[in-house]
Amino acid sequence: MVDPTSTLFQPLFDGPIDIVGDIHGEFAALQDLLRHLGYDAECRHGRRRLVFIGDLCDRGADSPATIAFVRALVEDGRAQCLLGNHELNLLRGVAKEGNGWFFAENHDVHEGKYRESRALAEAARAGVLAFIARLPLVLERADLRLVHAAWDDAAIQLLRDCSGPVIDIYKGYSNRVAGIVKESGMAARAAAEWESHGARLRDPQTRPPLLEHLGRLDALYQMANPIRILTSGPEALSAAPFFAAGKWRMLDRVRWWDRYLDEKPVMIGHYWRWPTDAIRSELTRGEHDLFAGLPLQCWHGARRNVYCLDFAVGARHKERQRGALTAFETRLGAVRWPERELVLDDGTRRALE
Ligand SMILES: [Mn+2]
Repeated sequence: MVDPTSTLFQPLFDGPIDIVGDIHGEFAALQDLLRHLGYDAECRHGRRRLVFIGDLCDRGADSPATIAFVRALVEDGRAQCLLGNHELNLLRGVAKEGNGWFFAENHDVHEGKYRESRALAEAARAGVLAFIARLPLVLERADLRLVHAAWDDAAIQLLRDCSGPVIDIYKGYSNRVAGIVKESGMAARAAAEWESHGARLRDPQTRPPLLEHLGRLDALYQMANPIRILTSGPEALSAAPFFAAGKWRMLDRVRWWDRYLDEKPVMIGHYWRWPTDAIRSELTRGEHDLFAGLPLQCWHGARRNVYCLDFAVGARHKERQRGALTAFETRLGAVRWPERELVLDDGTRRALE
């Protein structure tokens, strides 16, 4: 069970909770969802409390407002929030596609895709970093486990013995992997591939060959770092390169839930479930769909006790760019627990099955 003194692992709230999926800066969608869940203007709803699954920020219209809102609830003891890979990127100081709202020097690049996302005021940076630096990786109680991307016993075991800030632990693992890479000669082989193909890996029109050494290097950095496993999930070398989130990728996400055999249910975010086939084919370029054919309300995995509650609201900026103002098909969702009911930001409800 959880150690209450650890910041990485914390006990999940008792009593009725509403678990909110990845918001990705879509603050208006969050407000709609909270209204449909029955929260009042002060964000109160009797004894119910909110739990956020991580990835509050990036890509969407207002990451600063989303983080400020959740932070105020957490600091008031009315919500809990997990660390997602997008928050981890901010702690690592890594400017990536969609986080220009935080890294001003990166703002409004990538063909202006994120020009509508509100930038963070300089004076608010320290507060944002202080808040996300303390977010836990795992929340658990007797009837439920929550983690942003993957429940992995080995990774959790490694982290149970760690103390100190999550970013320090992360960097410790990164440095260790860098040492292994240097000694093994992997870096030189990957560098040769980068030399010939690196410049074109952001061009969706030019399909590269499978860059095996670069892929294996990325896989090692992913799989040898338990914090990466929990926040962005296990990955393996792909059979063929595919384009996703702005670049050609050599690694596939692994459906870890097909090997999850524990009895206790797990809820995650991170992996996109598309509300309709139409919106999936419109907004992706044939990316692998880990939930193909699975209705939104369905559990998945070997024992059908893993549930992903990310309904692709992180792609809503793309809908807005092609002219949609309110008729969005991507969704933000929450699961009411223990009721086991899915509520979406358009007010629709479905019992989990
Ligand atoms: Mn994520």
